Amino acid sequence: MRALITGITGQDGSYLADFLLDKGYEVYGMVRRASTETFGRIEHIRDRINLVQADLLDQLSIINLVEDVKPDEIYNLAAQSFVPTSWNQPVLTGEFDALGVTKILEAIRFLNKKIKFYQASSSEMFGKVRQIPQTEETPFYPRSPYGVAKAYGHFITINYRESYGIHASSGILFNHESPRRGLEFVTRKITDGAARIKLGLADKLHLGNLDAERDWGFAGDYVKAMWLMVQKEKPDTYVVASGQAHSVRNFVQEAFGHLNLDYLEYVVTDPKLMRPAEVDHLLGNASKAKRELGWEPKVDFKKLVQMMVDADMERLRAEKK
Ligand code: NAP
Ligand code: G4F
Repeated sequence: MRALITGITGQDGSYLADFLLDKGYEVYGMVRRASTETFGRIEHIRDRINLVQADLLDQLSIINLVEDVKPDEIYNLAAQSFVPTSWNQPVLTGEFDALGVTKILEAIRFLNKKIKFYQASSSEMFGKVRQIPQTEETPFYPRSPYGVAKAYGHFITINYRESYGIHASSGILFNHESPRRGLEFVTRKITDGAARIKLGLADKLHLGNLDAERDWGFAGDYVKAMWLMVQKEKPDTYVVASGQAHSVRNFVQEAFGHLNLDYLEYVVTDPKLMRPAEVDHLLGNASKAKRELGWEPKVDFKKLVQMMVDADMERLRAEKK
């Protein structure tokens, strides 16, 4: 089997590549041209994967890519994925996260409708939640240009499934984290910040809204759900979540506590880090994924926080040396 992953240099792309290589797949990754390489997360598998240049902004590059690679499965993980940036660059976010999806679906429709497709949809689409917990049936109320763009990507995936019979699935994934998470996302900012403070490399950590609640899981568990969706006979939509919500404050307490630090001495709230519109509470119900895909997460909240803190401590200790 041959899989093409867009966004292979990102957190999820790197875990999915690891997972598919273990399953014996031939893995191709789409990368965009940059003046310096951003391949840190896939360095360990660099000689086992094939990297091909294309960009979500360029339709012909996507068509050429799909024609050259001839994949059995495409996982569309590439996106402008940072919510605050979507207010500063709403048009770009729409180009990548909304129209970018159509460009890949068009390439499939044009070249080979048998290619199976996975779209990385997001719990951000639930935004100002209409129901608790959120399921596949919960209406969307996105609160950021990112969430709006992802809602388009979700519905165009369903539309190509229904209009052209393409095996196109959409995974509505709740927040998932890991030691490979980008440093600007709150979990990694906290674990990196706590480790820096512990090692005497920083004395304060500036954060925004500590009351927001998220349903956090481990990225390594969540990429398995993507693959399971693509293996199903019929394409569908699935919520993937841990089923537990924690506040940012809980995450901070757990991370600092793991290092025997009292977060109250170090964390400063900064109004500049508040968002124009916040998603206050996310909690997913992944019963359908558990029932129909047999998916079960292995890493719980406490284990996740500890794994991330330990990895940041190890990295920073090595850098300090
Ligand atoms: P990430 O770490 O930010 O990775 C994003 C990837 O997209 C990177 O490989 C990036 O490449 C690539 N990319 C961005 N713009 C591109 C373009 N124009 N052309 C080609 N590649 C482009 O994100 P992630 O956390 O792995 O998330 C993966 C996907 O799942 C995203 O679509 C995200 O929106 C979605 N999602 C994530 C979560 C979560 O909690 N992590 C939850 C729900 C949905 P560069 O290395 O070149 O920047
Ligand atoms: O870690 P975050 O930036 O993630 P957010 O906005 O929930 O988005 C992530 O999850 C989505 C799934 O729901 C993905 F689709 C998306 O691509 C991304 O992976 O922020 C989480 C919460 C927010 O409520 C934010 O206001 O943490 C709060 N927060 C508090 N202080 C902060 C900070 N967020 C960041 N990034 N930085 C802070 O200093």
